[in-house]
Amino acid sequence: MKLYEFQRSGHSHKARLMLALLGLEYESVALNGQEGEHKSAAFLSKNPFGQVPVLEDGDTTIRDSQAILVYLARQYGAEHWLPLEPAAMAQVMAWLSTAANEIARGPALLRAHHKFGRDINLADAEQTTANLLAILQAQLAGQQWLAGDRISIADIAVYPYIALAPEGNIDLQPYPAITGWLARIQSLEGYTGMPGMWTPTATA
Ligand SMILES: N[C@@H](CCC(=O)N[C@@H](CS)C(=O)NCC(=O)O)C(=O)O
Repeated sequence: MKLYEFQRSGHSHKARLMLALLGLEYESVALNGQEGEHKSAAFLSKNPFGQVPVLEDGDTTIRDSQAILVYLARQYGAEHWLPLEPAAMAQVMAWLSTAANEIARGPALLRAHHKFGRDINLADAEQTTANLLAILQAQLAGQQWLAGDRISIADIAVYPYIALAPEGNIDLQPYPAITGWLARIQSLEGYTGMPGMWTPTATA
């Protein structure tokens, strides 16, 4: 398998983390975003949106981090990563949708602003993030994993940009159920992190 990615991309990290937790070998193809490699004709033929991550597995090419998680779970993972029972599957999909929506518009944008200087609607991103963190805290206060009683790709989809929240000037200390969940994921066999992620000794 080949993973086309940016080193500092949380979306790319979702795919990296899932590959690592499943113990799968792959080749990392790190694109140079500053040189616009993700907008080259060669890369646009893999993803017309010109975005990472993209996964290639033999003749199969998959764009979008959520779709990559779905593929890896069903192709290589045990049932609990993406259960087929309709209601259980829907619970997981709801969190994948949250990852593509509120997380992308909230903590991911705040990180893009504070770490990379992107111009954003700050008040909007802060409001989306505050609402999201309150919902996550409530959900995780009552259960160990986001969807059901086992880890699933719901947890992997949501994890990177919550773990990277401190780089968006977000203090996770008021959310002990969220930090407990981050620590649970970080203690999984095969776990891999990236610079800037919250750790149990972090102060913000
Ligand atoms: N919905 C996509 C979003 C991917 C995305 O926004 N990737 C960013 C890097 S984190 C990117 O490639 N940005 C370059 C661009 O949009 O031109 C996913 O989940 O994979």
